[in-house]
Amino acid sequence: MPGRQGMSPLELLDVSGSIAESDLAMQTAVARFVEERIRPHIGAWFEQGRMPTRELARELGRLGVMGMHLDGYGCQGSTATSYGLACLELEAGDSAIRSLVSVHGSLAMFAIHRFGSAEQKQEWLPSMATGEVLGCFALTEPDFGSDPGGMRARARRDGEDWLLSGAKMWITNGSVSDVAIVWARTEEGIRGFLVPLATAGVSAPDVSGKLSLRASITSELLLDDVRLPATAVLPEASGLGAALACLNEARFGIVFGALGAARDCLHATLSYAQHRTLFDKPLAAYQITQTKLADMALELGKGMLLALHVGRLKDSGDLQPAQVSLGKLNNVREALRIARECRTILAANGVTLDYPVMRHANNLESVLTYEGTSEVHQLIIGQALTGLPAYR
Ligand code: TGC
Repeated sequence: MPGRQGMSPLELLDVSGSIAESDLAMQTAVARFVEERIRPHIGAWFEQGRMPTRELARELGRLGVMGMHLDGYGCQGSTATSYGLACLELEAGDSAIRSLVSVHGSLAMFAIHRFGSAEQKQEWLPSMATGEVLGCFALTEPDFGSDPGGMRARARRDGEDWLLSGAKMWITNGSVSDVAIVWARTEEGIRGFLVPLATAGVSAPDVSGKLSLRASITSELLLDDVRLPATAVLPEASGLGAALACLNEARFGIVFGALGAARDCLHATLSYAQHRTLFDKPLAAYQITQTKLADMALELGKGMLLALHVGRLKDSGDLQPAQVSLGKLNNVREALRIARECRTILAANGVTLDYPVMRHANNLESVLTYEGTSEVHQLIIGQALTGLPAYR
């Protein structure tokens, strides 16, 4: 066992021993990017409520993480596990960074890749893979979050064109994006549309006053009789299931990502407890501190094993939505508990931006809610167990 230095929580379970070398190499590259490019600035970005999103998007494109799990069109076609580990490292920097990549790659790019025409894929995906063109995803509405099927946004045909109207909410990257995937009700059911933000009738006012994901841009998306060509509709996306299939992808990234935030909290707290003296000995030498640290390391390790299992199921093509829900529910819930518990060890110092824990805890409040609240995921799991949907 280790000497006085101690070991990191994930080393305790030797989790990396079961990960392929190529996946670990990607993880290391992303961790280095976060160390050099994100960590020195993230406190200030959080405080200012703004980060250089477009610049970061291009850098993340060069790093190879934008749509990295997709095939072709300049994407890496990496394993799901590799993508998950990248999300973990990005979220160790901040949930806003992982959200930027998730929404762009797992929601906007995935929607085009899975449901787009050959022309749409060719037009959008290569420049989205480099991060030159940025995408967002507009499903949620002010009155319809957990129940997206109730959406009021409508698209009606006008000759060959479509006319799109409605109000979408909580759009990550909204006002700084080039293109939005907008879901709207049509006479043929719910369809997905590719909407360039520069189109007349589109506006994206930013949401202000956020206490969570502060570095991230979050916008409304207002659509006022937006005229779109017939080619704007995603031809293969028909029905709410298509939008929900996109959410599966983003939820998958969160299964890993949340653990990055938790790991960062635990690392900072371990270091603090080893160096902070209380009543003449290190805080880490008290049984009550060690009990907390042990419980948190255990939950982090369990979450990591769960994430890797979910990743392997996805790589083998066997992953079911309810299994993603198990991962998202557990790992975000536990990550938030870890962040809050770490804050108690850091005491007053924990509420400042000198340490990452309150920033992560505040971010994780959003992560707990978006891409399906904990309650929605409990009901998805409940339905899988009983065969009975209990949403309504
Ligand atoms: P339901 O009748 O159950 O399903 C409708 C159709 O969808 C199919 N389906 C799925 N397909 C793929 N993946 C999934 N996970 C799926 N879940 C359901 C289903 O088989 C059905 O297909 P079909 O062919 O029979 O029509 O519809 P429901 O409305 O009763 O759904 C239930 C529920 C609650 C599970 C679903 O509505 C849900 O997941 N709600 C949560 C939505 C959510 O996560 N919203 C937050 C999104 S985050 C966001 O909008 C912001 S974008 C990110 C950002 O910018 O930060």
